Amino acid sequence: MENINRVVTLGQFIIERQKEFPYSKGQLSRLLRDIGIASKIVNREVNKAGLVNILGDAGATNVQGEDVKKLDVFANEQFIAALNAGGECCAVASEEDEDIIPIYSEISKDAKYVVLIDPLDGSSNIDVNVSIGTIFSIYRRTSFNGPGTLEDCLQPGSEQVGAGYVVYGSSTMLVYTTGHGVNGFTLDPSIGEFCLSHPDMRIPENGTIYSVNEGNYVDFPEGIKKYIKYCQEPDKKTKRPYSSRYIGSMVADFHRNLIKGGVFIYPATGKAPEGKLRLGYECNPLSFIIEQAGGKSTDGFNRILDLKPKTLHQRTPVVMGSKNMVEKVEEFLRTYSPVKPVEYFIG
Ligand code: P6P
Repeated sequence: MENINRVVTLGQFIIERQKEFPYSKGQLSRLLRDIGIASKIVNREVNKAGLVNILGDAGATNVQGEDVKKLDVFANEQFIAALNAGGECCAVASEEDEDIIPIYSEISKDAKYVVLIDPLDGSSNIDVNVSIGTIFSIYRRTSFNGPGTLEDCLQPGSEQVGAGYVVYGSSTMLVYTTGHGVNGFTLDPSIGEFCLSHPDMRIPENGTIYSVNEGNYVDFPEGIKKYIKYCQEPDKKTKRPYSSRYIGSMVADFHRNLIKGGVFIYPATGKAPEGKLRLGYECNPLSFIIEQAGGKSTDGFNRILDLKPKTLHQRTPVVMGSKNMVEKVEEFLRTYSPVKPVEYFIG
C-alpha cells in the first residue's frame, strides 16, 4: 500500500521533478540544492540571533570574541559561498553588493545559470523578532562562456527558469517554482531537512486582505487612495470591509497572501517615484511565483515579468496577489491615475 504519510524532502522532490526538464543534466537541481543548504545555515543563525549578540552592527564581537557580522552580511556570504562551491552558477547579483559577483573556477567553468538574490529581506525586523526572508531568482546565462556578465543578470522576469523564497518565521519554509507550479517545504529541525508540506500552492482568485503601508497615504497616486477607501467600505456581496494586514517584511506579507488570498501594494510615491521594491531580486521572483500559483503581478499598468531591467538595483511599483484584487487596483489606477506611476511623479 502506498505510504500516504511518506515524507518527501526537498532533495527527493527536486530529483523526482527533474523529469520535467528532459534535457537537464541536473544542473538546476544541484543549484536548488545549494540554495537549500545555505538557507538551513542562515536559518540556524536567524533562530539564535538574539543569543549571540549577532544583532549588533558589524564590528561587534560575540561570546567567543569573534567578530560578529550583521545577519544580512552573514546571509549574503553564506549564499555566495554555497553558489561558488556548487559549480552551477557563473554570477550572483545580490541586494548587498553594488555590482555583480562573477564566478569562474575549474568546477564552474561550464556553469549555465546566474542567481539574483536578496539574502535577508526585511532584516530591519530581526531586532523585533518579526519574520524575515530570502528571495532568489534563477536565469540561464545568455553569455557563452567565462564568468557571468551584467547582461546575464538584466533579463526580463519572464526569462526566469526558477524562483523562490525562504520565510524565517514561526517555522522556516522554502517555497519555489521552476515554471511547473509552486511547492512549499517546511524545515524539520529534528532531521535538518526541508519537507514537502504545501504541494501545488494556489492563491485564491479573490481575497479579503490588503497589504499596504498606509502611513504613506497622502503621498499615494489618487487611484491607490480610492482603492484603499474601496477596501474600507462595507459591502456584504464583496465581503468588504477587507482586513488591513501589513508586516513590513515583504516575504512575510507575500507568503500570508499566497496562502489566504489578498493583494500586496507598494506603489510609487512622491518620495519613491519608482516605488521602493527592487525589480530583480524582489518583484520578479515573487511575480514568477504568484503567476505560477494563479495570481497576478503588475506595476499597476504593466506585467512585472515583461519589464526590461536597465540597472541591477532598479525599483518598481508593484501590485501583486489574488488575480481579481490586482485587476480591481488596476481599474482604480486607470480611472483615477491614468499614467504609469513613474511618469505620474516624475512628469
Ligand atoms: P516600508 C523591508 O525593508 C522591505 O524591503 C520589504 O521587505 C518590505 O515590504 C518593505 O521594505 C517595507 O517598506 O516603507 O513600508 O517600511
